[in-house]
Amino acid sequence: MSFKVKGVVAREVLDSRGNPTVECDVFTSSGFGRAAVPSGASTGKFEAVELRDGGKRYNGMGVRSAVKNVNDVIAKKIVGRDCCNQEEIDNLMIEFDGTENKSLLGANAVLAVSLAVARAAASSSKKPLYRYLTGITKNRKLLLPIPFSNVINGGRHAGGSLKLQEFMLVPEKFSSFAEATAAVAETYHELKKIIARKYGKQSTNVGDEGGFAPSLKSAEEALELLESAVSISGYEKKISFAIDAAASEFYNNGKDVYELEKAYGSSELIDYYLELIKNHNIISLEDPFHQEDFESFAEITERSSIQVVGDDLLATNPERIKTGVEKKSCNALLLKVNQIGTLTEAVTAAKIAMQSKWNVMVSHRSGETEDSFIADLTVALGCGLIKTGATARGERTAKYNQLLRIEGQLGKKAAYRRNVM
Ligand code: 2PG
Ligand code: MG
Repeated sequence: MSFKVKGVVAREVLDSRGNPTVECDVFTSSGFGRAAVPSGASTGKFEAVELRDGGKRYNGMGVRSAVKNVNDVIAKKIVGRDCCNQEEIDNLMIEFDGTENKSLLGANAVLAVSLAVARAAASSSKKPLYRYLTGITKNRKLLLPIPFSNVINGGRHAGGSLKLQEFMLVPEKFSSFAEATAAVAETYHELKKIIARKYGKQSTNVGDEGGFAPSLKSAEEALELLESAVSISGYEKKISFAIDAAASEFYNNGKDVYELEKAYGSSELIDYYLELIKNHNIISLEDPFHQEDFESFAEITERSSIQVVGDDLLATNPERIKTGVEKKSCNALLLKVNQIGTLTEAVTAAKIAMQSKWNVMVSHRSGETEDSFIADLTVALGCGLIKTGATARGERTAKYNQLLRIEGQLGKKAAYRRNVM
């Protein structure tokens, strides 16, 4: 099938932190697609560059420049092209941009168009997005994912003293996404009551990703709260825990130490994590070290039997993933479409990881929109893992709710992943 792009229009809209971001509409004669771009707070240095307001790093160019780039430059290149040829359109933008990190057009300009083109193609072909995307992912087995539900927010997502960024509930061994989601939502509410009793009601305010952000000093304190919550909700055998340390954020480059409650060198930090894993039901650890330390990642992957996820380390970048595979740094890729900037490249990144027998977990950003594209993408990749915040706040529930809809539509044919490893 083939549908010509008739129009491309971008605008500035707001993300969940109240920052401006890019939204794009793509029209064909028989369909329409819209997509909006998310934005990180713990942004890695190897990510594609979004044109963003307020940062010197962006030479004073902002979201409005990205919008202008879509309307004045990209639109002219895309109109008349077949929106079902995703690769051709993405490659056109990559070539025109010509930089390593999409800093000319802006990764936010390019991604908005890339995702909106896919949506327009799905709509023109009268297919649900997840089904249309299987033509791009070349995967036949639709799979509903295990949601990694971030219920305690620390680091840059909360602004308190807890240094590790995310403490997640992982509902394994459920028979459907709906059941798993209900279990984490129930546990989230138990956690809220526990936090209110222990730290006062004002401590149940939430951070950027919908998780609670009480004033905690250590990872142990956070994990004990999760343990109490699953024990009260009755899911201690079926819900395990995951951490995203986002260690680049507390790494002191000058001193080569990690500044937690005390300063840790990388080998002390490995021991610290191994002790945490021994004492708590942790099955996944993301970004335990800073974004250039492939070696320490490899050491913890070898010495633990859990999922070790590369986010800032790999930046959804095919070249960095290949290095990670070679050095055995991880056994899972965190896939963020805006880290690389086009759908085609994100799918390539996922394929490289999958061919190396790694897990792939699709992820939101801490600054999100109501766009639920990643929910459909996860199902179409068949990777079975998604990280999309707590079961609260509209921009997070948008993804959970879309997955609930997809599961409902697939009915008896819906398959759900049961185990992380
Ligand atoms: C992460 C993400 C999403 P941010 O580190 O994994 O949870 O955070 O979008 O701020 O980079
Ligand atoms: Mg991360």
